[in-house]
Amino acid sequence: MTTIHQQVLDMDNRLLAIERKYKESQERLEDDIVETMDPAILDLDDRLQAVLNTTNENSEAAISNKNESSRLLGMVNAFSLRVETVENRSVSLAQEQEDLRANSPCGACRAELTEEIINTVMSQLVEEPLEWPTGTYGLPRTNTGCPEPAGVNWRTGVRRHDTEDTASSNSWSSGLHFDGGMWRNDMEQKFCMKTISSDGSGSWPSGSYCIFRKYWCPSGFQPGEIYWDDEDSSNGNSHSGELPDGTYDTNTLIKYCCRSDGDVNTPISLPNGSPFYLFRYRQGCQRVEGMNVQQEFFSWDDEDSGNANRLHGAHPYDDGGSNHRLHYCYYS
Ligand SMILES: [Ca+2]
Ligand SMILES: [Ca+2]
Ligand SMILES: [Ca+2]
Ligand SMILES: [Ca+2]
Repeated sequence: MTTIHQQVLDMDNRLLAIERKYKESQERLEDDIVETMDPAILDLDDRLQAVLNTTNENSEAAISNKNESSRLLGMVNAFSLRVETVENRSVSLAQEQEDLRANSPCGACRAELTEEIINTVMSQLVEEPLEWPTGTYGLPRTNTGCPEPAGVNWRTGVRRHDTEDTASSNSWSSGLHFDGGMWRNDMEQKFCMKTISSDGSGSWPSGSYCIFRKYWCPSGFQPGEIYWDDEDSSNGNSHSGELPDGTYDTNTLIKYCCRSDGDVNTPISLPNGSPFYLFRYRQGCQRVEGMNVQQEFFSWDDEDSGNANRLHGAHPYDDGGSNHRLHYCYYS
């Protein structure tokens, strides 16, 4: 019995030893697994994390790209819609125009109307500009030269008067617009003469004013003249260029054309693109459309000794007494 019991105990011990060994080997195996596998797993884990990170980064980029793409796509779509709208509107407008043309009560006379409008506009465009009246005549020259041509080729001339030498007293209004030639004992009249009758257009308008005569007076004017008894002593009169009708020796006779068949205050139409002079006739200065007018004068001190000044017919207003004082209407 002891033996059996002993045998059982032995077996039991051997089993316990085997069990212990198994446990030991089991532990060793686990240690081995940890030792060998952990680094690999950790490595894998790192790599996975890296892959995940990369993936996340790529995803962000992808999302960003996708957002940008969506935005651009939205813009493209909106633009396309606008293009389409404009195209539709254009088509619809063309249709409206077509309908208007077709349904216009004046559809048939459309061409006629267009032509009429064009003719009206053209006639306004080609309306004759105002020109100096036809005929031959002259005007005093201003310090800006002759009047604007307005259909006329002005010819110029000068008459120098040797006025009284003793106590010389020529005088003139301040701001006189003569083209020079003003001294106390001499003076120059300067002329702008129209010598080709057919130049210009129309005739002189009714009113109250005078001009220089050249060959004859234009229709509507009466003729007249003024005679200057210039200096008797060593007379230095001279002349040049185109002159009004008259006599130009040691004394001066100039012929005029005057009219008084209209109100001075009713403006008359004359080319008003540049300054010019007319002579005052009787009541004052004639008004001219589009021009300011200013009355000026020049007073000659004519020969003192046995003065032979004279006036005749229709001549510019003269209030110089024993001398001559003429009144110039300056338009600007
Ligand atoms: Ca003199
Ligand atoms: Ca004289
Ligand atoms: Ca005198
Ligand atoms: Ca004298």
